[in-house]
Amino acid sequence: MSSTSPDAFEDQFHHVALRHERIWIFISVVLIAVLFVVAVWFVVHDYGLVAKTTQFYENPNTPANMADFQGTGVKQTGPNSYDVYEIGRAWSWSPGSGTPLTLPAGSHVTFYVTSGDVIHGFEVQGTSINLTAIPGVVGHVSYTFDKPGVFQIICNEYCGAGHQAMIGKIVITGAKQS
Ligand SMILES: [Cu+2]
Repeated sequence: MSSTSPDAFEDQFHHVALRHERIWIFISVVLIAVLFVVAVWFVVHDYGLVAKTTQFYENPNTPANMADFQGTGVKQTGPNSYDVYEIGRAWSWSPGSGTPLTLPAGSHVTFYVTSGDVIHGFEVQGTSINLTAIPGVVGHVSYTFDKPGVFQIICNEYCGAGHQAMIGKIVITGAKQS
């Protein structure tokens, strides 16, 4: 019995095993990379967890001082559409805290969100509205309020001693505007 035969077999086995291992390492690295990119894509573009920005400002105080963010912050842009300029400050939302933001059912609303001080999280419970309020950045998100109801605004980004009280209300009335 020759002693080279088992060695040759072993060499061949190792060669094939190595090739398979390389292929499977490659496949798993590609899978991880694809899943990572998809996850980041969803977080940024679909889920709205990161501010969808219209603009970054060099001075972090600029958006908070813009005319749009003063006063009621609500602008009607069409029969059933509104722009809402939402500003978070420690520890309230304007509009929404104190006096609720009141709109008719069927309203298509684009929220422009910024912060007047530190980072806050603008979340409207029971909706997909959820973005970060950042000083110097205006984020935006659109949502259609189909049915009447009361929606709670919360701050979902810890922002100091009054964070848990940083709440507001959106009231959607039954009367459809025409
Ligand atoms: Cu806050």
